[in-house]
Amino acid sequence: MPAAPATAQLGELTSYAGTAPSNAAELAARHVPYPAAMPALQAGTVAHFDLVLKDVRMQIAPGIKYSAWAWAGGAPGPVIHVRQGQTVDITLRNDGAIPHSVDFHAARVAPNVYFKDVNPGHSYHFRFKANDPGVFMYHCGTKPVLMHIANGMYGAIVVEPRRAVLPHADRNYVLVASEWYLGSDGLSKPAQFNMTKAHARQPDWMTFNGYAGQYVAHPLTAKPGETVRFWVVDAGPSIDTDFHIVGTILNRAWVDAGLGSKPLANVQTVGVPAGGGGVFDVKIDKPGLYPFVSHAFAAVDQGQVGLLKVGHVSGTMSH
Ligand SMILES: [Cu+2]
Repeated sequence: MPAAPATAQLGELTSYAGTAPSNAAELAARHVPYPAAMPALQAGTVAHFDLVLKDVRMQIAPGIKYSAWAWAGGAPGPVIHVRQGQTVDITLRNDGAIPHSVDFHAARVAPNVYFKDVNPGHSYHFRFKANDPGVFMYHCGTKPVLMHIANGMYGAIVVEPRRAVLPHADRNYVLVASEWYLGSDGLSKPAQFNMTKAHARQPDWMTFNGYAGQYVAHPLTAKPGETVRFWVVDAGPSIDTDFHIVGTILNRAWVDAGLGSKPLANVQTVGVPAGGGGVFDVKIDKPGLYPFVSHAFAAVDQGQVGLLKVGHVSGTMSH
């Protein structure tokens, strides 16, 4: 029998936070985490990406099923990594049941032209030039946008600055924070989106890269003394992420991903607004397990937590 979740009898606002089947730990261990490591750049002046919108049944926490409107690989969509000045060439195919679209925060284009709805079974091709460096959100912009984002139609695009602008980083990880609002517990059958909870900003689960706590069971790694760069987008749809790494201090923080400006130095926690991004460098010398969290701590209870494993250490921890 699944453990009884902590519920509050609030009609449609009943919380399913913390729901876990008895084999949750085993399921968490078996889960294949979303790849947080930055994908390679494409050579040349044009970078091509095929995006497929799809209705998928996915797991958002150990044993918790959800009927998502997302991408062929689930949610978030693939990390789009380009170099400043490259042309981003997008082919968007809608394999879903209703119209969808894609809005890139890294683009300066007319949204009514570029971010238009694509009907089921159709494709749409467009290009824009990535002139502004940073880490940006992309998402479906079809109404109701709240529902399309909450259902999984979001992702990150990283526009890396021209060479030699940023200090060297040994590792680059991309994290997309988001919330899930459930109409049922998702144990026996997939949960569906609950608009009442979404309007109340009362999520059941909060995640990095779509699945609660996935980098606790499968930590991100670094060697002692390496500089690790986190490219963080908060997809929301509605709640900010207060990015913090337990046991250290962020050596550099480019707030709201303004990579053209000077970073903040040696800060503890940096807010990433819904629909925004931030770039954070950390250099940790001592081996250990360092949790990265949204320090708005309800988010941690709801799954927005992972571990950075520095050096050779065994075991895990919760925080
Ligand atoms: Cu959509």
